Amino acid sequence: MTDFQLTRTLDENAAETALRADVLHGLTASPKALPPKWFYDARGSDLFEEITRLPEYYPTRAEREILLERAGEIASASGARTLVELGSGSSEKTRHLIEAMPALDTYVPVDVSESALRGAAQTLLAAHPRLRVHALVADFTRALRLPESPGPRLVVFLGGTIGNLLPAERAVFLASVRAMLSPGDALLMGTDLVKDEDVLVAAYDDARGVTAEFNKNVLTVVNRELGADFDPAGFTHVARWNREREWIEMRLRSRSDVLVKIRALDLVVPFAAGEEILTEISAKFRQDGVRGELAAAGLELEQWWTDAAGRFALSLSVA
Ligand code: AVJ
Repeated sequence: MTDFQLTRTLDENAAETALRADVLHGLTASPKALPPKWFYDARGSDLFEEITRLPEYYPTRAEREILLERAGEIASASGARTLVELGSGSSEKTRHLIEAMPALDTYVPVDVSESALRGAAQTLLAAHPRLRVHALVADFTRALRLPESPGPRLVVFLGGTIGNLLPAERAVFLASVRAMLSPGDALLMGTDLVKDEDVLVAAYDDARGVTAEFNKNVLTVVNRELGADFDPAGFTHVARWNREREWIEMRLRSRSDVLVKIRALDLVVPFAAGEEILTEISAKFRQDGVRGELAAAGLELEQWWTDAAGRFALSLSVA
């Protein structure tokens, strides 16, 4: 009855190899840095889900508001028969879109987490037994080979995750998305918008400390996967607004002078008291900036929708 396929483009060891390289490179660099993709083990994914329900963290609710309001317009503007979702996670928000797309034949969720893909597909197929689901276990920042499926295609990239990439990385990413599109296909992308510093900082430094725990979870991941001996309690969570670059920076600041051993890398990393690791940037956007970055990748902005409070935007662009 149901049509489910899963393709792995990451071999079992790819994640471990990538983590080793990122930790070796990032913790021997100055200033120290770790890429945000390592937040999302099972515990980190649960903490992120908890963040999306915090009163201070508005982006998820703002984006859902736009999707609910505009699902019909998005569906008819794209006429899509295939929906590709990059970084699909639980596919929770996408359900509204799928329900508004009567012509939809195939859903292609793309995520690094096979368990998230299987869980999301099971839920979706229970509600839409005639939908074909072809899941891809892949890193969406790499060039993707999409499965054969009927056009037109709508590629969606939600949550404002594009903001985790540096401008040069965004240019490469958008060009690779452009390369997946044929004439008549479209990209729907979520971007968080520049706003009051207080609102932004609170969203990344909530009163209950869930974001602090999420940030420190990356140390637990490195401890478990690479045999390191980070003491997460020895670091404090820092969220600051970089006014010049218009992005939020999350950092972990060492409370004291400490030597951290990373057994799998045969490495000892010294920290001075007050020294920080940059763990995430989350860029905030303006319409002109989004239009310009899309144009540089060969994509034309066609629609721009925000929530009623103007906090978050969904853009629809075409090749
Ligand atoms: C999932 C990448 C969109 O940048 O807002 C939430 C991750 N980090 N709180 C974001 C995150 C801290 C989130 N994205």
